[in-house]
Amino acid sequence: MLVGAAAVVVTAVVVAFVVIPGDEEKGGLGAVPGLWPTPRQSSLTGGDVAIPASALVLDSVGDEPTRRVLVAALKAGGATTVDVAGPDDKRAADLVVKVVKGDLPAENYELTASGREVSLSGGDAAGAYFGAQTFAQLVKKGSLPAVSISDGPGLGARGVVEGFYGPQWSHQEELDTIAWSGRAKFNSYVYAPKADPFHRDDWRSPYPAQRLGELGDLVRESAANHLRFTYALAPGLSICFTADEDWTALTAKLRQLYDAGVRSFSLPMDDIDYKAWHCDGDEDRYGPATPKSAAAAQVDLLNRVQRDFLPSLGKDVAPLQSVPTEYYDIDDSPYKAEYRARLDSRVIMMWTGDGVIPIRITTADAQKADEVWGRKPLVWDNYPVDDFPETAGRLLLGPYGNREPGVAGRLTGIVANPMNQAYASRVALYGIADFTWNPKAYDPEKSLKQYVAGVAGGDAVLAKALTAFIDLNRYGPVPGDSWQPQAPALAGELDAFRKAWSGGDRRGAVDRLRAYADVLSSIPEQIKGTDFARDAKEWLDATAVWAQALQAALDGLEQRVGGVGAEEVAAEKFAEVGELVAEAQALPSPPGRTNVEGPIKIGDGVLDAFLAAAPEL
Ligand code: 14T
Repeated sequence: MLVGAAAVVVTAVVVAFVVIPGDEEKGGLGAVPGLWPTPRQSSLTGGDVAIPASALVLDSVGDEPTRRVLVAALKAGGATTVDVAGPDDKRAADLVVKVVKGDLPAENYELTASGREVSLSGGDAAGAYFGAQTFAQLVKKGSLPAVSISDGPGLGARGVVEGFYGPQWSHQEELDTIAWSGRAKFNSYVYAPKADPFHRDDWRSPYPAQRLGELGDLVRESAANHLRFTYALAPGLSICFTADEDWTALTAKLRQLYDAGVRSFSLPMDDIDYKAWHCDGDEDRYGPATPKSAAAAQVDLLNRVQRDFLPSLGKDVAPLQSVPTEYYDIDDSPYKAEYRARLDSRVIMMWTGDGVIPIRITTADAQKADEVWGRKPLVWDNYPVDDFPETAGRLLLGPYGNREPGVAGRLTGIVANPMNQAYASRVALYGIADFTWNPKAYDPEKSLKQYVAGVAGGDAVLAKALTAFIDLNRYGPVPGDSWQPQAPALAGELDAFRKAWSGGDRRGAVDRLRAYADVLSSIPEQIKGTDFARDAKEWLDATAVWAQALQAALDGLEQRVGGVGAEEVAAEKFAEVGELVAEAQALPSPPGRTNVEGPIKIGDGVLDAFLAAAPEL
């Protein structure tokens, strides 16, 4: 007996050691490749599970979105009929997918597929839904691999905050992003577009019927994809905190959204002047306008909404969210002390990291933010947003990064503020989905490669072109700096060229760089006809001109390969390079499509520098 007990203890220790989160494999034939976001643990268990003409889903969770994803996946895999029945249904089928409630944490799931059975166990309805998304990724024509997967998110809240300045996304872009978010295993969508007048400038006015109907669509689309839709109302530009009329206007507006289906609200106080009141009553009540007295008024409002108003709407309303006016740092202050001392503990506070556009977010920063706000912040991550001056003429396509995995334990979650260009934002959002789901396993370059592979779908030429285009647009502007190097792959090609050229292998240098120039010139033709191409049109056009300039430079350099080339031909070519560069640098960003406009930037600091120096080589 004693021996048996010791064996149990040993087994428990071994199991605890093997099953550390982030460990991708547990035996089997290795981790399941290609899944996004990367599961905590996955293994191929050998062989395939066939998808027959008719399959059966036995559902004891009863979640409509999960059933929809499973049925669609089975049909995509070749099933012509998919019946859905309750858990006790006894009919025979060539493939049964069982959906059950498992003893797992919220949002976690376990998925096994072997023989003629798929078992999907969710800690809750969301967990089952995420498992269904994983199942959909596994299905190929006619089969899926036998697998065993145990998975769940690293961060609590994950998603998008539509929170940028400048032209608002179209309703279709909003709907598409929400549907895409479901596949990303996001769970949050925060609606806070600065350009919606009813959100901020004209916050008191109720929505006209048509837009209210569209917001209702966003709520329903969010529910269908297991996202919480949070509606943000920003009264800070003009509110009189002590006026009954403003309380009435604010609550009437929130009630209008509640009636349209919204069950989660935010009252952001960002980008306002908190050293000025908007009425005498506020000065009488709170004293002269200072950050501390502003905090007192804001906290009173947030507490009253959280404690008195939201409960009056219904039981199913989520905790209130807010963005403080000091959202951009971690230094303690009288403003933050007032919040910390008096804000209702349920209210979720947002924070952008140390800096509006931080170069990095560390575990220590997140811990400090937790301390100064007295609660775990929800990060409003200002990447890949392109609404601030330094982004003029740029598309931000660099992979998400510079966030330490340790932030996971210190945050309520991360929601990312995207670009004015909804579809091009997916390059970064793909990595954000990967990081927020499994921060320890996140590798920016690996995740980017996986994004490209997914988009290219086996087309190697397209994958090369897309990789090269992303490389030309990796500059990540922060005021006065970039948080990642611009065009690292092109820079590597150019370094190799210079080395070979000066080392005497001029022929090899020219031939190899010409191959890369050909890839660059193939970009516009390869990336066309997609929503991404529409967002990136002016950048693709500019790439064509830059590629032509590089090819002209190589024509010029080619004259010098043997050492006795025609210098007049070279001179002509270099003159052409100058004209093409001037043309490329004058191409404007699309008017009216972005918050800040300016000449298109492509591979700047790298390609322009090489072309300027080429005649002297
Ligand atoms: F709410 C905040 F967390 C936040 O980031 N607010 C805005 C946001 O709407 C905007 O998209 C983002 C990036 O530009 O930064 C904030 O806006 C600013 C920040 C500034 F420091 C606008 C002007 C500034 F000077």
